Amino acid sequence: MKRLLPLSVAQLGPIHLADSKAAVVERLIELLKEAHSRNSHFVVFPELALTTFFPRYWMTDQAEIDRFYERSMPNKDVQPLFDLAKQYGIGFYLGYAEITPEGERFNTSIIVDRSGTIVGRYRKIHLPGHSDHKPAAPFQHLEKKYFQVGNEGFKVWETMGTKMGMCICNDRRWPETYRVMSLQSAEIVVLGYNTPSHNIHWPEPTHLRMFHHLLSLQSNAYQNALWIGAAAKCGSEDGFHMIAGSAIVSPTGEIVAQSASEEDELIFHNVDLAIGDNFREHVFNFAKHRRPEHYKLIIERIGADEPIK
Ligand code: ING
Repeated sequence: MKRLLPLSVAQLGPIHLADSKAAVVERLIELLKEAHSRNSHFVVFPELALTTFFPRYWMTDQAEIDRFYERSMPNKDVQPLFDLAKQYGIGFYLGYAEITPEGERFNTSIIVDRSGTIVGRYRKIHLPGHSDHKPAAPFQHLEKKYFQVGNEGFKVWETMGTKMGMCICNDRRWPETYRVMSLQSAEIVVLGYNTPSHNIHWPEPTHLRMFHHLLSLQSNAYQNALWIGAAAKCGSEDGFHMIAGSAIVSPTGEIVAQSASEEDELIFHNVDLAIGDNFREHVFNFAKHRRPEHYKLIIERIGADEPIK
């Protein structure tokens, strides 16, 4: 018996420093309209979807830094997106930089359901990069400077007729991310990402960025019987290039839809959530096959250490 969830992933091309938030929201709305024309029930937008990827810049002026954050969600800038999505009856995932009333700063995403209600919030846990200034590098990756580690864990929400989890960008490279959500019976994980195509740490062949991105999605979709919808913000933002590769991946591990450009682009798939059922029942039947008594090191150790005797 099919359990269908018409899913769109809305890829964003570059957002430049000079682009206004209003202009970006207009782009999100155009993608939402296209998703509506495809009869989508849910749309995945990227990580930090309202601004350029500002962690690439070393900034010290707090007022300059703070303009990249949202102090409330929704707010006047994004309200037109929320209003149209509610009118269409389309839920969505949206990534943005969050300042809390207490002044805490997170790389955050939300899930909004088809009634326009924010049903879930996630604050990025795996923050890549560094917090110090690397003036010799062609660009910075200062998520550890501009964001705190997420303090709400990896949750799963009963929404959209399924159990949906979410994460953000670098989280997708860590198997623990998906396992914690699939142990909560997630059937689909949605995420956004901003992935520089250049490695500032060593001369990594550029093609590996796309390979590792897709490998992370496909392997973890299969190993956790998950659908994954991943939305890129990509292309060259003020000369700094980020990979595209937005994709919808099946619990079989197969890519069923992938973007073909580095611009604003919508991809769509009529997701059949039931495809995960056989994998959860047989191959990855956690209750029948997992042996946590032998996995203790995964919890007890942060970094690698000596082999246990
Ligand atoms: N970006 C990158 C990502 O995880 C990165 C950072 C790239 C880390 C490649 C390691 C290897 O896709 C964000 N925003 O996490």
